[in-house]
Amino acid sequence: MITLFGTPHSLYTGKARAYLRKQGLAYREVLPSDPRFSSLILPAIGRMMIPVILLDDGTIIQDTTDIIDWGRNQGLEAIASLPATPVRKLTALALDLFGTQGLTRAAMHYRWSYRDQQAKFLNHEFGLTLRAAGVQGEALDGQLAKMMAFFHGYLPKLGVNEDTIPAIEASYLDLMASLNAHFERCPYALGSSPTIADYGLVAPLWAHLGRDPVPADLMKRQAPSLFRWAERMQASDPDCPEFPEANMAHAAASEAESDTLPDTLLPVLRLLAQDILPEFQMAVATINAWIAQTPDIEVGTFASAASDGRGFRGGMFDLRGVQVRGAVTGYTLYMIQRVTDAFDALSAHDQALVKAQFTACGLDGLLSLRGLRRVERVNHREVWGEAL
Ligand SMILES: N[C@@H](CCC(=O)N[C@@H](CS)C(=O)NCC(=O)O)C(=O)O
Repeated sequence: MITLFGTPHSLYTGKARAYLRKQGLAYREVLPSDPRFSSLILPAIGRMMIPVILLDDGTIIQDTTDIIDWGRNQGLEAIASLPATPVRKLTALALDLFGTQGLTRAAMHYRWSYRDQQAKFLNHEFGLTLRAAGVQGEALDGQLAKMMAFFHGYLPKLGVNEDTIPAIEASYLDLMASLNAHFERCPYALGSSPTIADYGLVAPLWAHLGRDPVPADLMKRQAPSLFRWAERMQASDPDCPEFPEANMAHAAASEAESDTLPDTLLPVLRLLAQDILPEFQMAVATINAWIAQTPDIEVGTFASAASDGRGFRGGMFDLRGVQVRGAVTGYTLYMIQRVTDAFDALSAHDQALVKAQFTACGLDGLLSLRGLRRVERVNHREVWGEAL
């Protein structure tokens, strides 16, 4: 039995939960008010962070990417989360990166900029853990206000303001439309079965964008097939009644054989390359400039300019002609590294195949992003590895 510490409205909990469900792994979700969170989890991970899983033997795994790696490495997967063939594998890793690191701005914007229109729902969700811990009355109001102010406070760090909101929304509306066209034709991101591409994308597209009243309403009205996919990702069965079984079997066979992507995914990749890749390029340039100016960075210390491990001073990038501030963390480089490590491990022949596909979508710039130092995860934190 796996215990999942998380909350229904948490972006990253949604990624871990979808994975555990699709793999048919027995788990029980509990709120962080569960006494084991403060007695066992917090001392081990050293900061307030969800989701975390606890195994019966006492093993603690924090971070959705580590949770999925654990399931795969333990041979627990009913449905392979990482495709074996080069183009599909690299695309899955890239979509995991784009989902978990690239769409958080839109997710946070639609939650917090529309806070007043969905206040009752957000107060309810953010109050779940506090109420379960027995906090009541004025204490509840005070702690709730503090917690919500903390997350609302991410908006300026993510460059969400009056000047940038039109570009952020235009980009998201286009992405919704292209994802909708894709999910009209395919049940999952890469075709017939869920992969890390789906787990990464569902993080922002469920807890915030698929579930908070304002963006969920927008998604249902404008992109019903995208909503169906987000809902499908909550099911432990394939949940594909609209896709005839015979066609699905055919699709699965041809995917395994041909290492191709569904045609409908290409416009999605082009949009991500156009609107989000520049932010990753800015993040790597920011981190590299910091590394170049910082002598004697010790292996094993927090991959962060701030001593609390929270990241680097954000930089600006261009989104549809508007300058937007992007937050920069070591974790982003860690997720980019997963793409470039997988690329570097391919044969020259396979690299050429991936490069051709990524170039066709404007995504080839992702393959050449390299930090001057590696970022590793040790003891539940992102720390500096060796210099390259
Ligand atoms: N990289 C982590 C991120 C987890 C994360 O950021 N969780 C959020 C809630 S969805 C959190 O606990 N944030 C606390 C904070 O930012 O201080 C993962 O993939 O699990």
